[in-house]
Amino acid sequence: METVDLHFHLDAEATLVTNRMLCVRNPQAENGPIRLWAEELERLSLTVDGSAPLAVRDDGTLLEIDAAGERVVVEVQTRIRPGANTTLSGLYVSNDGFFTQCEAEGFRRITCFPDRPDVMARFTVTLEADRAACPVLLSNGNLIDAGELPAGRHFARWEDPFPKPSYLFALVAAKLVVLERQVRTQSGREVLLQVWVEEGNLDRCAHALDALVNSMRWDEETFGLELDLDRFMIVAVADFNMGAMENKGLNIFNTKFVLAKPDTATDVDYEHIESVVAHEYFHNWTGNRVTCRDWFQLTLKEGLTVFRDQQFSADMLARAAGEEGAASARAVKRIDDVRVLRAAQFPEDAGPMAHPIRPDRYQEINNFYTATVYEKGAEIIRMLHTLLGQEGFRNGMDLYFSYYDGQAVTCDDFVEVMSEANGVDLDQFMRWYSQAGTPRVRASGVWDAASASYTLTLAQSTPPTPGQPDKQALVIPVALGLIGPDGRDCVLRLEGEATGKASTRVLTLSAMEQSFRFVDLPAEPVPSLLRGFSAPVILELEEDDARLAFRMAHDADPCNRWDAAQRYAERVVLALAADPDAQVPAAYVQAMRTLLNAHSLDPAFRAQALALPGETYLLERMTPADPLALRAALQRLMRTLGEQLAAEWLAVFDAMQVAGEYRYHPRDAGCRALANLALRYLAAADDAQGLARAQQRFDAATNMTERFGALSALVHSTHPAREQALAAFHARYRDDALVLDKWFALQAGAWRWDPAALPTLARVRHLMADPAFSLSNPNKVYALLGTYFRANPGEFHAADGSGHAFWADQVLALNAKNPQVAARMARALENWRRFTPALQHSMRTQVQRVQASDGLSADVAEVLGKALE
Ligand code: HT7
Ligand code: ZN
Repeated sequence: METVDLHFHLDAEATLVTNRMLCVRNPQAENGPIRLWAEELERLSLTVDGSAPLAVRDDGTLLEIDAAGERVVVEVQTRIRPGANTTLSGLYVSNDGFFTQCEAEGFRRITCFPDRPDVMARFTVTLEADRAACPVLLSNGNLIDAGELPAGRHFARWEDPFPKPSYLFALVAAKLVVLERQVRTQSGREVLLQVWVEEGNLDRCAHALDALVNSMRWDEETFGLELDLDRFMIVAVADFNMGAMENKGLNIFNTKFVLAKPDTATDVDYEHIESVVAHEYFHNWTGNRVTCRDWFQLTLKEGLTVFRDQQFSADMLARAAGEEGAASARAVKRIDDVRVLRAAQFPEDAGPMAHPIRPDRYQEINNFYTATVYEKGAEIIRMLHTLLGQEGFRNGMDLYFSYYDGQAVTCDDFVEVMSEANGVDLDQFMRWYSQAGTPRVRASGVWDAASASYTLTLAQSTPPTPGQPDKQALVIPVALGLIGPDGRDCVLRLEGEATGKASTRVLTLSAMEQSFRFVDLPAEPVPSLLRGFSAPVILELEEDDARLAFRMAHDADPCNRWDAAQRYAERVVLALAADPDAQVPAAYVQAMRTLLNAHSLDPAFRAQALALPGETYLLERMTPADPLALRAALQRLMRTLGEQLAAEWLAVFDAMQVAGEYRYHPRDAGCRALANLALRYLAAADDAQGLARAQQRFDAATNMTERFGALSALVHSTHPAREQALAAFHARYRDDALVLDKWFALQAGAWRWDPAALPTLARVRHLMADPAFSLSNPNKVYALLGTYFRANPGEFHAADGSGHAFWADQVLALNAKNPQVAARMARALENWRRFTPALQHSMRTQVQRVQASDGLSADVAEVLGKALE
């Protein structure tokens, strides 16, 4: 496809789309028909070089056109109904504006097209709409013409100089206002950066625009990659299935990842906005300039771009923290990434949807925008970075762009350039792309006093996953340190080496089992393995409580220090869940006290290390998963830590007060996070002083992080004021959709500390009737239903099965409106086989009920089919 000339006559009831495509016969392909995809289109006309085609075959989704000649102009006119498009894929209406979402296969819902990523064309787009309703008309590339039309209509014409696949096409026609900034690129070109939002939101765009400028600079400095357009636009829309979309020059964002001001957004929101803006911006090179040959290669752009946004965020945090705080700020970011991976990707890799980062089959590609493709994909890129080093990785990236700019390529192409640029063989490494499941690395160490040596044996195994019974050895970088009895890192010298260094080093495990012998170790060391979480694996290492407490206090690697706290907490919680008469060990409380009192440590790090492991991660570690027992155990543990460390929590809370005006800064955010955590523990213990502080903070807060932190603490207590606080919060933000999402999510995800309180299901049902709630808005669905299904297992899996029956009703209701969102909700029960027999029965019954329903979308059918396989 050489060129595509699109004309849109925009109207919510009936939009006319005229599409003129210049098609050139591919000399490498066999002679055959022109094949165009179409979905829910009303085709009004079709011509080839202005005449009726020789023959047309149409099976409802695929159009085959017989055409003679090497170059032909195919023109097709379709009528679509954006106002009735509730799927939010293709062209749709949100708040009277028109927006598109074409990845992965939405373009075929706009016009007939060879809608696959390796068909790249130069697009010209003319938009025509009512001027009063849609004064702003945007598309990809550069504005080349605009003007008035009769009957109050107007038009704009856009031209994108870069060939692109159809999934990167976008248009916006709406009533919007803009915050913009002119900046100079590294090579001295002036470019215009814009953030478009609905009127009334202009005071919430500054952070997104700053993030865009920072992303641009970072990509110039880190990878030598410059913005290639004269204008780069971000548009915020309230109805959006995912976070954001990297359409060429016209990124479309969920409002959640654009709008922020101190009164409405938390520190975490600020952080997410920065990273999502960066992610989409970075796609301009990793995804748009070099794109995917087919959707199996999705991780080529997503894994790489997540890795790039993670590095960017770490660099931004480190820069803001200053030289002294930089290492800790980076570690805190890394811990965040690891938490997400463990909570979302590990369960996926252990369930029926397990797939390699490059899946080898799918029924519905929309179901494969997964934590595996994104987050595990980023870990695979990170391992390459670890193995090749910063410079080697950069050389590989340079070679990648020099070979493949403007092309649609594969994951093999990417790994091959990394191999070529560095002269290393990465054939075995490629297994990470085809093997599913989270590998286990079993480690054992033997210290020999006589030879002052320590032999570390590492053995790897990967459990079977659907369709992959047998696994091969992977290349696993294991970063390690050995800690001496004084708590300091030992000099690491492998047998045969002349010298060693007292710092972390990376061993490469590539066989099923390997041993490494370190010498010059006169005392038994404590191993600290997988530092910085150097590979996406589960480390199996036997450590007694004393060792974990030692590493909690001394491990020089903050990630591992955090991990030691997580492991210790996991052990304690699972013991409490297994035996309701068990006690919280005094040594564990003491280890937590030591961390709490480690005032030299960065508050953000302490907040991470003192937080208990996520409930979904813990459920994954429990066999069989018993969410009610786990919830009871977590509540007991939190209450005990709140009671026994009350004086320390109160002192920490008081010490963590941030004076002055709100600013989004890692130091301040760390203090607020630790103060909020202190309130949560105190609330769990119903500590009168803690609750008084929460109440006071809720009333006097000057920013959302503090206000919402205090509200969350109150809600997670038996304090009678909790309902009043929820009502006051609602009254204050009744017209603010994004803040109300927090209010919905808080109630859907709340643990019940007061046994007399309304069960969460009753509350969720009640909230669904709130005028602010709508099943048509994905943010509302994710906030209320998504949080209840996925983030509140102790309530959702109620023994009477009421949560599961409710889940089935909602999946069916959503299926009729928006299959992508329905499929995401459907996944909440996919791991049903891991639960206790009674819960399994209840879940399977409801999964079967949904599966047996008429009119199930391919999206939901695939998820449930796999769950029941
Ligand atoms: N590449 C974008 C993916 C995306 C998407 C996929 C399916 C349906 C809707 C969607 N919206 C955005 C987002 C990203 O990874 O940057
Ligand atoms: Zn992406």
